[in-house]
Amino acid sequence: MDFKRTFLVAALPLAMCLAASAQAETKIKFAEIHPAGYPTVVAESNMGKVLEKESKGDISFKMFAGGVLGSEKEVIEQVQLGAIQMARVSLGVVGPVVPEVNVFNMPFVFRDQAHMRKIIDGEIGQEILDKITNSDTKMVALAWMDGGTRNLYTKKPVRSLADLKGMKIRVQGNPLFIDTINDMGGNGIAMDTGEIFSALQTGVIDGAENNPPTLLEHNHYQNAKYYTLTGHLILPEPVVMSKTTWDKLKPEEQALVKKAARDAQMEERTLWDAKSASAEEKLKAAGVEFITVDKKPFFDATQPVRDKYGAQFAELIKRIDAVQ
Ligand code: BDP
Repeated sequence: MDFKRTFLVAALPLAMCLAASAQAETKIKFAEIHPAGYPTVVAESNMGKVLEKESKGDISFKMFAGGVLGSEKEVIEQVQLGAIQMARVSLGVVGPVVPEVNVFNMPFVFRDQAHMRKIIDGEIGQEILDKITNSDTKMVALAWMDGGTRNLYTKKPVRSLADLKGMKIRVQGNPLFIDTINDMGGNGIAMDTGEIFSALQTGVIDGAENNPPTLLEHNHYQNAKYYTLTGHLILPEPVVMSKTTWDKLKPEEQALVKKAARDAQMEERTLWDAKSASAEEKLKAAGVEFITVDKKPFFDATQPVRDKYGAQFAELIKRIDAVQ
């Protein structure tokens, strides 16, 4: 066997790959807070493969999962500067930079997950993406990922609104979320995703709120065994591109990016449903108690938040409600 030849043949695909990425006119670093295998990460990585293939190597894509490029707040700053080319972030942290998106950040604004999906797939969803794109943040918003339904998880059980009294609950850095928890009687504390695990462990916080896949994959359940199904937030998550990157793309590349992002939106949904179901099972098997509560007292308690933040969105909220 000719060793040299075998080596060359084996090394060829890698060399071609490296060459392609070195030659790519547009190099996309994609930032994700979630770990490999998470529905968003999988759908976005597949989108990246489509971009590389369809652009014939003019675009290269690399996924940076697990929050290695920083917190979502930092990532947004880097995207605005063009240092990170693409990211998926929670709409929660977009609110402070583009207040017009806060309509989706309001507690109980969607009836259920199906309602939210209808909205993000339709014209209102596009309008909110456009608010981001047309803001002065230098971000182009391309598509929505499904972030499921957020519920409370705590170290001590919350079986009624009264149980939440005084509990320190972590929220994302958005005043609207702090008000939401405070109005429920808790004590909202803003903190980055990556700090929650140790804050729960050391007792700096008594709980947090999120969907089952995050509760599981970020290991928060290890120190918070009670999951109260308040369903207070159903929060979609935009995929954004730095405007600096976007402006350098040819029109046909922009169209390709838009289409691939929208396809990822649809693919992620299927992955999300499977992951949510398996996460619930795993959490239960790990001893997490799922607590069903009457949502009405939680809804009523948060009316002041909807009054305060919702006034400017009155017309839009009517349209959201009207979507069946
Ligand atoms: C998850 C979102 C993620 C947020 C996280 C959080 O997918 O983007 O960073 O919640 O609350 O559900 O920090």
